[in-house]
Amino acid sequence: MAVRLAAAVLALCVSAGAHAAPQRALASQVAARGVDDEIIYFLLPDRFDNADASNDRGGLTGDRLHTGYDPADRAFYHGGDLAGVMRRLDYIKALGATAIWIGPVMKNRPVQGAPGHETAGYHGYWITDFTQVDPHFGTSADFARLVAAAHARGLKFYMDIVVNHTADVIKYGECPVAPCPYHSRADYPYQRRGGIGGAAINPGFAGDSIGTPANFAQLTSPDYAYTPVIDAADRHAKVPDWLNNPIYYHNRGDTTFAGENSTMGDFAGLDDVMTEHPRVVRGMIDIYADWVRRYHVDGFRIDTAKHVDPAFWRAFIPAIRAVARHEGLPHFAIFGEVGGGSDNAQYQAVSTQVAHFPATIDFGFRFKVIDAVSGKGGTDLLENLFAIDPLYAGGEAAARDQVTFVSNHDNGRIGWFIRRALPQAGDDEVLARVTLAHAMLMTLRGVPAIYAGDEQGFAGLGDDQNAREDQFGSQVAAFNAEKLIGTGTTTADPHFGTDHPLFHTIAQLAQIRQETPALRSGRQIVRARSTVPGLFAVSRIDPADGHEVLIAFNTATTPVSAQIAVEVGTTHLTALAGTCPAAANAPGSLRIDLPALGYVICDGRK
Ligand SMILES: [Ca+2]
Ligand SMILES: [Ca+2]
Ligand SMILES: [Ca+2]
Repeated sequence: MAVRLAAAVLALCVSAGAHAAPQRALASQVAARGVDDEIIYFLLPDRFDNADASNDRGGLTGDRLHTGYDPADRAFYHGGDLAGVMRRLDYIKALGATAIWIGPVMKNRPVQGAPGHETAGYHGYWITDFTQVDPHFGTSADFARLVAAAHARGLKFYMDIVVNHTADVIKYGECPVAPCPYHSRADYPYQRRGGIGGAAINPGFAGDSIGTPANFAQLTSPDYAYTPVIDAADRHAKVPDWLNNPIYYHNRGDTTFAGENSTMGDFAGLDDVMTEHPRVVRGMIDIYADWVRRYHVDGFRIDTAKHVDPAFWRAFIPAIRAVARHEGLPHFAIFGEVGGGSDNAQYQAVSTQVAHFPATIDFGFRFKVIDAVSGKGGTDLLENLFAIDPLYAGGEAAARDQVTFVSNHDNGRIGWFIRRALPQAGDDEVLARVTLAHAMLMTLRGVPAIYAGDEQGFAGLGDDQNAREDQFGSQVAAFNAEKLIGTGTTTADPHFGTDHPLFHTIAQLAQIRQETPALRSGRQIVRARSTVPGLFAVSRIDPADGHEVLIAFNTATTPVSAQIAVEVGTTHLTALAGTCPAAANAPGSLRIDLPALGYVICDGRK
C-alpha cells in the first residue's frame, strides 16, 4: 500500500514534467513485485482507443491496400494507438489490473496477402522493423512516455514479442503462389539443391542441431528446399539488416503444425526464421535486450513460442533476464505461447522443462474453465488440470506463475463459447456463467490475464478477427450487430465506463486478490469436485502465516449444499465474497451453500 501511495505522489511529479530520477525510483518500486502479484490486462493497441487521428494511416498515402487503414473492415487497421492507451491508463487501473500486456508494437508490413485476399498487420504480428514502433501506433517517444506513465501509476508493462517469423517478404521460385507444401529435411537435405538428386551444396554442414558458428559457416546456399526470392524493392525491407539475408530462414514451405514442420515451416507464408543459427540467436537477443534497455519494460509475452526450437529459448531466456537484472528488473516476466488441444497442460509443462520457459500462457486452464462453466463436463476437469502442476519445471509453485485466461484475441472470448455451448441460455444465465469464469480466473492458481473488452460484455463472433472488436466505437457492421452481454449498448459505442456488471465484478475480485496474498501466491489444494456440473472448491494457503482461504464455485443451475473438508485449525470464517458460514460445524469440516452458478471466497482463521 505504501508503495502505491508513493507512486501516486510521484505520478504528480512526473506528469508535472519533473526529472527522470523519480521515474527511475518508481520503476524500481514496481519492478520489486513478484510476477505472481500481477493482474494483467491484455489489449491490441489498434482496437483499444484512438487518441490521435493523424497516425491512422501510419504516415502512408493511397487507398487501404497502401495504408492498411479501413475502420469498417475487421481485417484492417482501425486507428487505435499508444496515445489511446495512454489516456486510458486510469481506466485500466480502475479495473484493478496491475500490469498491461500490449500486442506487438513493432513496425509491420501494413498489408499482405494474395490479390483479392489482402489483410493488414493491425495485430502487429507481421514485423519488418524489429527496432521501431509502427507509425500507425505512434512513435518510439510515445512508447517511452507510455511505459513511464504506466510505471508512474504502479502498473507493469509487458510487450508481446515475435521471434519465430517476420512479415512475408521471401517468396519461393518454385512456388510463386501460396500455399507452398513443406519440404522436409529427409526429402530436401541441406547438402543437396532441390532434393535428393540435386547438385551438391553446403559441403561440410553437419546439420541444424549443431549450433556452432563454425558449423553454420558451412551453410552458404539457402536453396536446398525452395529457391528464396526477394523483390528488388524489398532487399532492405527488414531491420536490422541481417534479417534480409535468406540464409537466416528455413525456406522449406508452409507448416501444417505437425512434426518437423511445427518448428521449421512457414505460417501461411510468413518467413520462418532459422532460429537454430547462432547469428540469429545473437541477433534476436540483441534486438529484444535493446527494448529492455531503452524502455525498461517489465516482461515479454512470446508469440508462437512453440514453433521455435527449444535450444533457442535456452539461450535467449537467460540472456534477456540477465540484461533485465542489470537494468534493475529482478522479476522480468517471460511467458510463452504454447498452444494446442484440450490436453494442453502437459505440453505447457514440458516446455518449461525442455525450452526453460519460466511460464506459458495457460491454454489448459482456458479449455477446462470453458468446458466446466458451460456445463460440458464436471468440475473434475479442473481437478485434472491442476493435477499436472507438479510436472512444471519448479513444480507446483512454478505453476502459480502460469498466465491464466478465459478469452483472447486468437481463440475467442468466453461469452462466445458459452453461447455456442448453450444456445438456449438467456442473457442472465450467460452473464452468470461469464461472471463465474472470471471468478475462477481471479482466484485460482496462476496470474490472471483479462482480455480487453471482456469487462464490457464483449462476446465476439468467433475466434481471431471475430474476437477483436473495437473498444473505442466500432465502424465494423458485423461487430456492431453483436449482442453484448449485460448491457444494451453495442460496439458502435465507446466502452470505457465503469458501471458494467462484469467490470464491477472483476474490479471487486481484483481488490480481494490484492488484499489476500493467498490468492496470489498461496499453495492450492483441491477440496471438492464432481463428475457432473456442480461444486468445485479449493483452498489457497497464505504463504506467510499458513491460514486457509476457501473458494467454492457452483457450475450447476441448481443450488448446491455440501460439507467441505478444511484444515482442522480453520474454525472461523469471514466472507470476502458471497455468503460464508461463520464457523466450521465440526473440526475440519464446514458447510457451504451456493446458489446456482454462484461462488464464495471465505477467509479462514483459528
Ligand atoms: Ca490513431
Ligand atoms: Ca519456426
Ligand atoms: Ca514468405
